[in-house]
Amino acid sequence: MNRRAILSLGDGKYFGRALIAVASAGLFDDADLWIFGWPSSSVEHLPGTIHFGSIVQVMREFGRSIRPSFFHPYFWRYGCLLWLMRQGYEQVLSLDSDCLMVDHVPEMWDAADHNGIAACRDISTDMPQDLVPPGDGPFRATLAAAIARSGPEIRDRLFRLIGLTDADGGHPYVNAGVLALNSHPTMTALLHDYLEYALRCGSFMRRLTWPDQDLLNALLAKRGIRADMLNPSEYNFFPDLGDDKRILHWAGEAHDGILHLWRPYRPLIDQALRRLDTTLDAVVEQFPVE
Ligand SMILES: [Mn+2]
Repeated sequence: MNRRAILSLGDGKYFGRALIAVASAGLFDDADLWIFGWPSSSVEHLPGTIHFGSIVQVMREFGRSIRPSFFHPYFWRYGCLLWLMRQGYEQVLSLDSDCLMVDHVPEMWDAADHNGIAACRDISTDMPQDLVPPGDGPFRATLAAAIARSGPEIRDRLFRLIGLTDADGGHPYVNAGVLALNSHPTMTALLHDYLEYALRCGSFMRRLTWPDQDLLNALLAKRGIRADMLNPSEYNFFPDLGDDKRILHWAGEAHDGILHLWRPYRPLIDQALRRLDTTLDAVVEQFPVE
């Protein structure tokens, strides 16, 4: 049995929700849950398989001093991933804190064994108008198109910094909200790269639309790593705007994998969670949901 960890990052008020979502679905039978945040988000009274880590402390162990105000926590998720691999975790599942896990996803653990990473294509440059069908047919997002949303000059500058060409821009562009990673050497090398570039590129990165995700995709293209594609309707479902009833139904029925509740839907996480059968109410109450 491989050692497994689930990584969730705290970002203020969604910090507690990340834990609630995972714990409610009882998904960490074989995995440790790691929640990382800034030191001010400290948590006590954790049960055995749940751990809290400090992003600042992790980065310090890599010899990187960062201020909590420097970028969004998600920017440093890759340092936390590398740190977890150094702790001996071979398979890591990284989830945005606006993800709601509504069922077990056992096959996801092995999805990254071949290429080191498995993810869903990002829909940001080709939003489907209706339900997301199985497979990745409607998802045509590529690196160049996704980064060009920040403006062509920004795209060109990132390409120059990373050493990419237009041909690399044809690389499929994945969403970083749900990632399965394997700790084999190509992936740890990529995570090292990430930390190098994140600091070298500095404030320039703030000008990208999705800095952490854009940089991840740029580095995958640079190293010629093609993520194994997961089915977005199972693993990273961005609900269709205007159909919030469907979300609540799914959460209540608890028969889907992972819902990714982007900004307009985040308040619905609370409603959905009330419908899940949780045995961890007492634990959850101790988490600081602001
Ligand atoms: Mn998200």
